[in-house]
Amino acid sequence: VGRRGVVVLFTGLSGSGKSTVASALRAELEDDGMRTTQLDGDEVRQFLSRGLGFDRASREANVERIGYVASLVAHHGGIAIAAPIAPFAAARQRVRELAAEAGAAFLLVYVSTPLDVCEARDRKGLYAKARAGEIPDFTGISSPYEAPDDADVVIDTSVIDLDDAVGQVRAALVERIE
Ligand code: GGZ
Repeated sequence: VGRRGVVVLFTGLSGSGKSTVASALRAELEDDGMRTTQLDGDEVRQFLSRGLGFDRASREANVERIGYVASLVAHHGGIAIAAPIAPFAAARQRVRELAAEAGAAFLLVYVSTPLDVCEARDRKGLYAKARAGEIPDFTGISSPYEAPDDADVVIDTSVIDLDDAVGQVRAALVERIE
């Protein structure tokens, strides 16, 4: 495997489990000798998208930048894995187009864990702050999340375990690059 480059774009709410599944996928692929490039959310916001906020235009720019870098990686046969919220269908579509232009495969993974579960987890306390009005434009609370209808894999982490989730993404990925 690994002949054709691929852009793997995870999308889902804050706390849905995107990063957890993305990191576990990466670890598994690396164990099998595949080189991966992970566009970590925090690092992207720190370097690639420093200064961008969470209004619609900023999010679209953020996701497009991720798509651009991921496509450069995938153009040369790499496996690029990114896990932003990517709440807007238009920006996700843009990533799909960038991957196609780069001659790479594209995989959209929708981590569909419901809002009430993400909010109950509230690992970082952000939902509580958003409910209290302390974080404006918070996805799912005061900013929209457009659920994809074009996902290649749909994972609800409140229903399936991590190994299953990784297995599903991995199977879809291998299918596309072999
Ligand atoms: C959503 C926010 C916000 C607002 C800060 N809305 O759970 P986290 O903390 O670690 O991940 C979230 C992250 C979202 O950044 P992305 O670059 O993935 O978003 S997007 O794709 O829409 O550009 C959350 C934190 O940043 N965060 N403020 N208002 N999430």
